[in-house]
Amino acid sequence: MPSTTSPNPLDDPAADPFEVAQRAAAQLAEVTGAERHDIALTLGSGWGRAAEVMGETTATIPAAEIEGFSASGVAGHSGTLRSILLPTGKRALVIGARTHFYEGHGVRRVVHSVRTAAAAGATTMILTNGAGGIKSTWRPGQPVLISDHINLTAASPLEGATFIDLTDLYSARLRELARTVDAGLDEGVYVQFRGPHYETPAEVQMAKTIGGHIVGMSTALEAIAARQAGMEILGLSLITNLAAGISKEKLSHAEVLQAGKDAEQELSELLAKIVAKL
Ligand code: 8IG
Repeated sequence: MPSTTSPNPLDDPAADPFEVAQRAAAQLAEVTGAERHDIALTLGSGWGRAAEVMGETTATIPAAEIEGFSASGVAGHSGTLRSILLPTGKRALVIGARTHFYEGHGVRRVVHSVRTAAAAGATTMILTNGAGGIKSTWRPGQPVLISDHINLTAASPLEGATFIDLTDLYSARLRELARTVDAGLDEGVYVQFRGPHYETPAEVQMAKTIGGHIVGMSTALEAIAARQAGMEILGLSLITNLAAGISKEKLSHAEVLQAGKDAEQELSELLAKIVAKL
């Protein structure tokens, strides 16, 4: 079994990332005892407790034990994969091990969890994150739906002449379903920056001018890979802070984590109720 120190097969340019994902999914089935998973969720800052509330965890696996995954490098990110039996009888795969683009390991590693989830059978991909808010009506601790994205990373998980349609990338059907749980959920366009620095106020103004409402460092690349895999996508951001220059406050990672903790109970219940309707 690969350990954290063994080379990651995704770092070999000659490797086929879909084959690596197939092998990872087979490993996952073996160690979880669950032949397939129906729904996958990536839980970002503030969303972690959802795994506790949503159903019965039948297996928790350090992500680094599965091929192609690497140990998490960010404080507040847990680095595990969990198999959860939902009250509906469906199986959820909870990915608590996000690789960010800013870590510099390449896009293949960033989207490996999504491809593994698809290879494990998941047809719904729920992507959550903690992010900065641009809409002046939003407050830290507020969850919002992602309606679309603008990818400012200048990268793509697609390789070669792979022309994939991204219309309705963030499923209107799933956004409607989320609103049957909480009718007050607002939505916005997610702008993925490379990070890991937060934006300058001028960059936030640019994001706003080009149609953005949420700024973050994840999700867009993952959503593209999920669409390529044929999954239906629901995106949710926890607004942990107002984006730089939108409020007078400076941004700190500690405050971002605190806002996440404060909102966590409410968010987990929201997510559990959405998942129960899938
Ligand atoms: I949490 O203000 C969180 N993640 N790019 N900007 C960007 N990412 C973020 C922010 C933010 N807050």
